[in-house]
Amino acid sequence: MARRKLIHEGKAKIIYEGPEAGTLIQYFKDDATAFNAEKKDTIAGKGVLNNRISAHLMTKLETIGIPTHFIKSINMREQLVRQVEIIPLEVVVRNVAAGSLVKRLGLEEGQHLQRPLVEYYYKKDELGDPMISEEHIMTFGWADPYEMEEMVTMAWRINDYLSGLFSGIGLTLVDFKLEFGRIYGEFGEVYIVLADEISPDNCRLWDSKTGEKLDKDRFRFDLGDLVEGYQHIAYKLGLIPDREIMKGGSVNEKMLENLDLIENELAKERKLRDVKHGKPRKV
Ligand code: AIR
Repeated sequence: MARRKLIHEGKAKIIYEGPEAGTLIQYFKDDATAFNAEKKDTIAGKGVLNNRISAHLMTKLETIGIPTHFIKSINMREQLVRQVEIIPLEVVVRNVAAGSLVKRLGLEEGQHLQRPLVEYYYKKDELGDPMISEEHIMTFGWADPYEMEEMVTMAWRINDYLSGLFSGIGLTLVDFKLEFGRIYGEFGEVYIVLADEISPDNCRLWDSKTGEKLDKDRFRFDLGDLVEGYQHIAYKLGLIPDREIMKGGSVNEKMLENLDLIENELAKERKLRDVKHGKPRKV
């Protein structure tokens, strides 16, 4: 394989230079980390599942008008994405109390919130991604008010859409984390797009009936086999034909490749919205 220029290696993904200007290749690793990388492991099959799940959810979100960085799946572990300037924020949306919210406010896990809660964290590993308020974002200029409005509006829509999608397949979307990026147009206008990934690495998903945790909390708190949980989610989404497909970390590549093609058909040219004027334009 030709050597590609590595742009950035993160905890769960590697970013390589893309085939054309303005594109990147996002490679999903099997590495899992938690608690700011204090806990680490390599889990065979995780990258493949996250790549599939994220490609699927990003494609679905495009159909409801959420612009994303996703262009198309390339293979089992890689996708072609638009190059964006990552906004250094983690936008977390919560429907049910869990994780750090429970700890911070002494709530009971599983309590449904009166309304979805949107929180911001500063994306800075050295500081352990501290929680911040909109005031911090303005003071330090991490995003401007137009961009904030665009991100929060998208976060609410994504939550509504994904909550419905998961509830229809018997899963509860407890909370999730989003990252956004900027794309600059030829006149200096700014487009905000959903970036990173949407996968069980950054969503909490519980079985609606049994409450079983199917997401990365399995790894964080040793609750059970991680790949089994992720496979269950992929199976419910209709992305893998049967739950056994990845037993023991082995993958039926041909079957997954065919599924990828269907998704790529959907990934047509997309319109982006200028944050200041809201006008759809092709970029
Ligand atoms: N998250 C936050 N930082 C990294 C990730 N993956 C995600 C978690 C969870 C949500 O954001 O996976 O779905 C809230 O996390 P927490 O730890 O703040 O409760």
